[in-house]
Amino acid sequence: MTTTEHDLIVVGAGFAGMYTTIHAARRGLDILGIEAGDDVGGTWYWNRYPGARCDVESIDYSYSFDDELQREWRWRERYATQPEILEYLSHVADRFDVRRHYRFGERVAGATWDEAAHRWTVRTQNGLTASARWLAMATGGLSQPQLPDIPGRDSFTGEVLQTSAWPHRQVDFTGKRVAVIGTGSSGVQAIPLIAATAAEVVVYQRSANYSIPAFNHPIDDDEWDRQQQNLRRRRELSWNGSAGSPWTSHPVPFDEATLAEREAVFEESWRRGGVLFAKAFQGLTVEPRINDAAREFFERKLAERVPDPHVRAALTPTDHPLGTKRICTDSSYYETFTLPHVRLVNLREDPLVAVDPTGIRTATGLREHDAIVYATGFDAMTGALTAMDIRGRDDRSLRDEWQGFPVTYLGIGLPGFPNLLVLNGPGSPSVLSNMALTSEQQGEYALRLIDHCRAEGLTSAEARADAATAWTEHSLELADRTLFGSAPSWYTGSNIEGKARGFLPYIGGFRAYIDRADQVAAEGYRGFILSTR
Ligand code: N01
Repeated sequence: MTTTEHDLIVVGAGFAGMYTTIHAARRGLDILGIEAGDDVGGTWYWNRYPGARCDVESIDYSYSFDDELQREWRWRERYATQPEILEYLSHVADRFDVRRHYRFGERVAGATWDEAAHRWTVRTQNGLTASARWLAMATGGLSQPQLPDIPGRDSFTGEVLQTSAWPHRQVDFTGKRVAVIGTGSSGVQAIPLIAATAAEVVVYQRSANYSIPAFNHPIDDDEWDRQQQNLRRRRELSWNGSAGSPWTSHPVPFDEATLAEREAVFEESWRRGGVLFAKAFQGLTVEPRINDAAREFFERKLAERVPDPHVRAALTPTDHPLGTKRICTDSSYYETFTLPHVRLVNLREDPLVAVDPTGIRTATGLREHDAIVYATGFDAMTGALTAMDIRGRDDRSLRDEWQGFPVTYLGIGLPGFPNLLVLNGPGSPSVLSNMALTSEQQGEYALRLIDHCRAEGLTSAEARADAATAWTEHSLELADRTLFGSAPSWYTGSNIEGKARGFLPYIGGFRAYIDRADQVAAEGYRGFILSTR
């Protein structure tokens, strides 16, 4: 098979890949997009499980780069469902003619840097090969599914489903006895919908998570008009905020607020819905006393939602401060456990032993099921890249290097891997922020670096090892000042056996990150080695 030659290869057709492709094309670059799915959408292409929706408000979780696009796309609900977001991304792809650049159904197997040519050669599992000066990895932070290695897992004879690789057909649970393993955001969203039709649902929970109602609702015309009138301001706040959304914490510090004021602020933040609760007071995920107050408030709400004290105790998180694992955003999750056909198995008390041909065996015995749904998460932030065989200068293997903690410069540049630009990589705000906007920022940053090199006749940009080490240490130090490190979570790699531990995303805030990255650019890409072949 012949190797095609391009200026830029973009891997992935989610928010970041599409942004990068649209804007690279506008610059006149010859681009090849490679995407494992059969169409655009990234996360929203794969995660088609019932109940999947975004936990960032639709009006914010959309591209900001084109005014007409913003005005013509009318979101239907406050938190968009997976089908609606996929429809939106498909609309964006049509509008900006994205698909013509992509080869779909092609999963990248590996990429090799050619030091003499200053080019990357990329190979897919199907044998497609292509070469380009620049390689942008828009492969997503939560795109490498993880299936736990449970004894007998593959012996089950019923239906096996995984939230992160859900079939494209309608899955009918009517009359079925369904097991769900995993109670992170995916499980929490799927369980109420599965329970709506299944004959029986057994939820196997290892850790209880904090879940807060979304208070989702359809957006009526009045709300839409108001949102549109405020859109410019809303975007400004989001771009200048710490997490890419317009919401900020209460202006009065927790310690200066009266008890009544604290209660009112928690209540208001609660009503904002989902993850926004963690923004109630500045320092909620830093100061244990603020976190404790938020947790007490949460537990009172939980008592209203789950009257049975035994079930409630099992559903009460005990192993991490509130907000230090991604808060789940739910619609009737806890209420589902008050239904007679839904049962919770607390794996802390009744450990999972094995999967059998007919069901799941725990310490207390076998429960039979017709289907098992795995909602068991991802090898986050690094997994998509370590699944590939990426070889940099002197045959350095990214997979081997990332056996240790990933050392990146701004999350984008990797020492030893020139011209490899990781979008939303470890060391960038990514998953802690609104990924629609971080994807624009990351794509634009990568393209400006390419612009700079092309304008100066440079053919290579590589993060310096000392700059990457300093950035990674800075990122880890910031995380150390918070309560995040005390939580076992995918943020720290602790959900994957043998994975190096450490807080993966940059926690210093979206705006602070942009300012640091822009400063690097303004100083001629300080910390990058720019060279000519
Ligand atoms: O994955 P998770 P997820 N035996 O890792 C359990 C985003 N997202 O797909 O906590 C038994 O959070 C595991 O238990 P434990 C969002 O950022 C967003 O749900 O490790 N259980 C946990 O309960 C989110 O944070 C939305 O003890 C096992 C669950 O599986 C991220 O994606 C929707 C197990 C995994 O939870 C990941 O969410 C969906 C085992 N061997 C996802 N192994 C929105 O709302 C794992 N578990 C936008």
